[in-house]
Amino acid sequence: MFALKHLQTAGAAALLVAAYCMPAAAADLATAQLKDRSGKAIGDVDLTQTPGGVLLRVSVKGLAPGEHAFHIHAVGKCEAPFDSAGGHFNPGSHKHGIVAGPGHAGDMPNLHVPQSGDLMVEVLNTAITLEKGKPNSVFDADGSALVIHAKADDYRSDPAGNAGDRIACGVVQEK
Ligand SMILES: [Cu+2]
Repeated sequence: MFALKHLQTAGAAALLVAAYCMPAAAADLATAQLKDRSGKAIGDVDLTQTPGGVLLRVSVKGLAPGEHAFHIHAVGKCEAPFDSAGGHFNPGSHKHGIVAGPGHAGDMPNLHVPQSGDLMVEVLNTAITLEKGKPNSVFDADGSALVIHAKADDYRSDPAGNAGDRIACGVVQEK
């Protein structure tokens, strides 16, 4: 009796380990092509699922030098002037701003574009996932979009960091 019980427990533990170690069924990789308001491609973002979050590899060309807010928005639709992308991706129903509190899952650090206008940078977003079915998945019913703004995110003003116009947008797509 004792031995049987022990075996059952071991079996359950092994199952748990197997489930934990299994790679995500799909959507380990995603990509978004960024376009400006005229429809011109200005860069790409490659997204990779990691154990600690989603790594975003950002590559942009020809942006105005300076600081630009960079967010994940709630709707995967980029029609200029990009209001179509909705507000920030915010499955946790938090207020905006990484210095104000937990912030939106879609809140990320500003992009600092040098004089050349070209930038390559990587950002780890620990609040989102590419795994479908999870509450913080960017692949929810209406998808998600990456948006670059004209101005910097002040990291505290609700709901959007006082970041100004949306100058580029890209729908997040499975790769
Ligand atoms: Cu935004």
